[in-house]
Amino acid sequence: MTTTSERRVGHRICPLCESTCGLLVELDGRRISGVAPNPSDLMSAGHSCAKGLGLGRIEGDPDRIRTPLLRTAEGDFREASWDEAFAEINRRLPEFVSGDPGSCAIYHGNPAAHHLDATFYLGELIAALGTRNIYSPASVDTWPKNLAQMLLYGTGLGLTLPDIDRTDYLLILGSNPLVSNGSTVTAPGMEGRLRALRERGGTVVVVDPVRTRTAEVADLHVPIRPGTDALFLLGVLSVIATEGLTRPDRIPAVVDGLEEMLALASDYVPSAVAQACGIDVELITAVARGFANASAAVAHSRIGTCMQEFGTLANWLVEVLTIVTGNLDRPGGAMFSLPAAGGQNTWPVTRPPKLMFDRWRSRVRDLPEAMGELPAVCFAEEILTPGPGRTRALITLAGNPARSLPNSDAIEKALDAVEFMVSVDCYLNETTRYADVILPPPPLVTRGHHDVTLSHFQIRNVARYTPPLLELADDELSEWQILLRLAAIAKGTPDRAVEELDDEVAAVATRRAAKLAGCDPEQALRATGSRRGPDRLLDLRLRSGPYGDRFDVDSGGLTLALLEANPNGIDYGPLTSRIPEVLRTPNGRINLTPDMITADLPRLRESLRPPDDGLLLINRRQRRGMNTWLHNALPQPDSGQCALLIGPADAAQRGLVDGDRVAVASQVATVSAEIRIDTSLRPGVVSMPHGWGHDGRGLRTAAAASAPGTNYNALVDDHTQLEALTASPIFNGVPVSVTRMDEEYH
Ligand SMILES: Nc1nc2c(c(=O)[nH]1)N[C@H]1C(S)=C(S)[C@@H](COP(=O)(O)OP(=O)(O)OC[C@H]3O[C@@H](n4cnc5c(=O)[nH]c(N)nc54)[C@H](O)[C@@H]3O)O[C@H]1N2
Ligand SMILES: Nc1nc2c(c(=O)[nH]1)N[C@H]1C(S)=C(S)[C@@H](COP(=O)(O)OP(=O)(O)OC[C@H]3O[C@@H](n4cnc5c(=O)[nH]c(N)nc54)[C@H](O)[C@@H]3O)O[C@H]1N2
Ligand code: SF4
Ligand SMILES: [Mo]
Repeated sequence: MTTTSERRVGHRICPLCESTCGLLVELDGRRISGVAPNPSDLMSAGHSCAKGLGLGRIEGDPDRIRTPLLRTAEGDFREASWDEAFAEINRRLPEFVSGDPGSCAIYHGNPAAHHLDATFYLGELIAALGTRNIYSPASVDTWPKNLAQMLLYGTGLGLTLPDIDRTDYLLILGSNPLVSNGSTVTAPGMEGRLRALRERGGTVVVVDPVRTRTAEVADLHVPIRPGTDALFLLGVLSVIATEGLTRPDRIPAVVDGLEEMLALASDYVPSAVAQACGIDVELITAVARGFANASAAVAHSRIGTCMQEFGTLANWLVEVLTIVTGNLDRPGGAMFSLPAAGGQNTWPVTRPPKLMFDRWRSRVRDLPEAMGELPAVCFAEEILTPGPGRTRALITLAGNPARSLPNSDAIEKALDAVEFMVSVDCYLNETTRYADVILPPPPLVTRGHHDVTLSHFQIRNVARYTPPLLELADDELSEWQILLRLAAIAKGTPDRAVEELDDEVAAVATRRAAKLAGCDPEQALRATGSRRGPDRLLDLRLRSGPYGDRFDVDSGGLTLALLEANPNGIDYGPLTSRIPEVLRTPNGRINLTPDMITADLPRLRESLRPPDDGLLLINRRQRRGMNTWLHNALPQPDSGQCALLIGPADAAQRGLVDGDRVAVASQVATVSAEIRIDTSLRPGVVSMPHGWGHDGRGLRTAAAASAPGTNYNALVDDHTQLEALTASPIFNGVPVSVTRMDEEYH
């Protein structure tokens, strides 16, 4: 591949968000000189956004780390060679592996879910460290949804998807895809899809405390009080139960507990829940009838329903609503994808499946594991609480817990207290400033891209791969190489060649793939030829996956080579019915009323009281942002982007006017913000964006630090206010007081 200064254009799937848009990237030498949407991409068909089109600026950001950094005796950082950096890690890390097993934790952040390196090689590092102290944003993001679906369908990842392109009624709860571009659903160009849905006579309903951009384009907006989705859904289900609107003829035969479920819901008639939800009885009834009477209907829930007090209940009821109205596993309803590289919902069950929840618990607070990780609210206390088993060392990969986890103050204290810390990251930011060694990822365009995880969320079965556009330069290491070298150090074999380690990983993957494909491992190994690294592992997964060639057995079957020859993707068509084969529950059936979930209903019932008149803080996303990390490369155009939005009545009640500077106080901290009066919020609700607060010493993010913004997560409690089943923090619906700053000082 050429790396000279000639210009050329290549395909690249955008790695920034779950839309996975196909882009055309122009390179001038090693520099990204232009980015355009790819109109021929079979998933995104020309959709993109300012972030994807800004990849050149993101990659070219002068503040981006390109050379390993080592902490100096003075507490600053200096550039170092890779050998020096690994030598330092080898000097310090082994103590926390063999000397004090399990005392090194890992935090892997959002971008790690968007590349093959971490997908395939992070497990090697985790195994080498022998630690159960593993954290990621999943526990602040999706766990309530994962758990609800795990209990209903058997896997936490093979989630149901809203078949948006074929539905007649789409009920969106707690998501604003016109800004976020969607989550746990990969459907690029959501605005166009919603428009098409309405143009074919369908209905879009948005349940959100804010009349968001998505609510603006909907037929109906339900301005719910934060945290009351479970009550609202029970109200809807009670109407369906009493009016006999279920569709037993369309409910799969494997569904158990319909009568019990309807009896449970009957207790929550609309008039009983309306006041707590802050919405009219008529609206609840209208949604129930509209949903149940549509020829195809589906509910889709996301972050607003997860980061709240009753997250698992809400996400369970979303599925129940879809199931009892006869919309599970049918076109236009909730369906399962068939991901090209396979996964939890395609691999055969070889033994009674075990629930990937609560298999072990955290040391300090005895909180349950989910899908191999501990709740992120344990992160700080596991470091700060003395005693055997304390976390003493930390590796972060593509994450910024200092700004993305709750109670930032505790998180930063913990990062400061860690005895040794390595960060694999491209910025010196609020988290990595505490590291002893920072290892930079290589340029994005040196990576091949296929979304192993996100293809579980695609609303159409399309397989895509975009190859690396550049080879690694001499002074660059890929993240999979970094991960394998860290694993080698952790295993006490720092000098082993990465190639040899990679062959070992591939040998295990080959045996597994051969078994899946029903062929000889030798044949599988031969078929992958000279491929190495993530590409080889991907080829193994694709060829043993649902469309695979089973290693030259089915000619025309899927291979990585076939995807390379089709950079716009290969279309395997719309989602198809997969029940019962997709189910991974112990008895292969769907129990509508799992005990673990229904045991939480008394807590919900207790919440059925008239709301007080305090303010609840909720979160909003911004179009140019990506959690904490794009503010440096893509500054926000609007200086008021971090403002606290407040409704006119709530502002008037507190004597506040637009532009006032206010103190926002929660039970853990007080921050200051400027207010903007905004009519899109329901009364009693204020909103701020997350990911800001680029302040404090030692940052190397000049643009972000020049407009640091307010840190939302300083306000969020990591202890008393948690979702009961998963211990997810409650980012949405934080009780706060808002007072004018000058009042405080006079
Ligand atoms: N531009 C941009 N895009 C992003 C990101 C980003 O930071 N910026 N982050 C990415 C990530 S990591 C994720 S996980 C996804 C998330 O994608 P989404 O789930 O779409 O997230 P949000 O846009 O925050 O939408 C959540 C909505 O829930 C509402 N809400 C708050 N509380 C409640 C409640 O109690 N009930 C209900 N029904 N609604 C409530 C909020 O008002 C908000 O409109 O976005 C991704 N895309
Ligand atoms: N209040 C509030 N808090 C929230 C949320 C919210 O809605 N409200 N959302 C939550 C959600 S959904 C999520 S997913 C989390 C996100 O939480 P995190 O994943 O911790 O935060 P990000 O800002 O996504 O962190 C990205 C990090 O990866 C680095 N990075 C970027 N690209 C690469 C790469 O290619 N390789 C490597 N090694 N590093 C890279 C960046 O420099 C940055 O440090 O935040 C959560 N926190
Ligand atoms: S919508 Fe998401 S995937 Fe598409 S260009 Fe924007 S950031 Fe990238
Ligand atoms: Mo997320």
